[in-house]
Amino acid sequence: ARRSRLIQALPKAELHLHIEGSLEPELMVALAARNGIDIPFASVEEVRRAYAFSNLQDFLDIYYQGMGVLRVERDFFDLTMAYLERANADTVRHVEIFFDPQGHTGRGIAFGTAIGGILRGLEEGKARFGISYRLIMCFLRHLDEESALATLAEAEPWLDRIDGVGLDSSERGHPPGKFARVFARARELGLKLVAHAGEEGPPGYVWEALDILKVDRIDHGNRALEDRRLVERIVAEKRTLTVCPLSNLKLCVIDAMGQSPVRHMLDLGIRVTINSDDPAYFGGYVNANFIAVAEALDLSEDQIATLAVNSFAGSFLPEAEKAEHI
Ligand code: ES4
Ligand code: ZN
Repeated sequence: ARRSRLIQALPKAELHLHIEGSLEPELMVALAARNGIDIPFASVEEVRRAYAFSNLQDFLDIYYQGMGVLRVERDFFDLTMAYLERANADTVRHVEIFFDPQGHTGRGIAFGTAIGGILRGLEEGKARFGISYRLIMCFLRHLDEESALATLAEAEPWLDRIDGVGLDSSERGHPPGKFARVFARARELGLKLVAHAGEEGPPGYVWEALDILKVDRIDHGNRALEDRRLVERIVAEKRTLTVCPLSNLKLCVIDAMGQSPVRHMLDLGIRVTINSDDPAYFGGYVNANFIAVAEALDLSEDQIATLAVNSFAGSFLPEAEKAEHI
C-alpha cells in the first residue's frame, strides 16, 4: 500500500507506448458502430476474452485487426485523448508515443489522417493536462525496407512534428540490419532513433540496433542480459532500456512477474524504465506496470524512485526540462 501510494504520487514519463495499443475494447466497439464496421466480436467481454496470447505474433495478429476501426481523423484524436486521460490519472507528465503509419496506409487510411488526429490529441492533452510529448513514427519490420523508405518520404511534410523513428512488429527473422538505409536517412534528417530489440530476438539484434542503426534507446532489451559485453556497453553508454513488464508477461517473454529482468537491470546499473507498451491489450497502464513489478520483485522505495527518475533521464526532453521533473 505504501508502494502504491509512492507510485501514484511520483511524476513519470512514459517512453514506450504504441498509441494503437491503447485502444480499449469499449472504444473499439464504439468506433466500429460509429464507422459502420463489422468486427468479429459481439461484445466488449468477447473482445477481452480474445486477448490471450502465447507469443508476440499471436498478439500482433489481433492488434492489426483491432486498429481497423480507426478510419477518420477524429478516431485517432479520440484514441489519443483516451490514452492521455489514463496517463494523467497515473501522474504521467511526459509521453513519447509510437504510431504505426504502415498499419494505416496499408489499409487505405491516409498518413495525414492518422498523424493529424494523433497530433491534435497530443496538443489537446498538453493544454488540458500539461503533459508534454514527443512523437515517434515506427516502421513495421515484417515489411521490407522499401516500404519503410516510402513511409519516411511520405512523412516529409510532417517532419517538424515528428521527433524520431522506431522499429516494431515481428522481431524474429527481421534483424535491425534489414533497416540500415532507412535509419541512416532518418539520422541525416536529425530524427531520434529507437528500435525494439531483444524482446523475442537474440542479443545479436540488440548489437545490430546499436552498431548498425545507431539507436539512442533500446525498446525492451530483455535479452541483452544474456551477453555480458553487451551489458557493459549499455551501462558505459548510459543507454535507456524501455521495459514493459505486463507486456512481457502477456506475451510469455516471462512466465511470471518474478522473472522480470527489472531488478537485475537496476543492480547492473542499467538505465531501465517501466512502460505499458499496449495497455489495452496487456491489462494495465504505467502505474499498474510499476505496481506489478515492484510487488513481484520486492523493490525498495529508492528503486521505485530511480525507475521514475530514469524515465525522464532517458527521455528526449532537453536537459533543462528533464531537471524540472527530477
Ligand atoms: C508491439 Cl509488444 C510489441 N512488440 C513489437 N511490436 C509491437 N507493436 C505493438 N506492440
Ligand atoms: Zn512495443
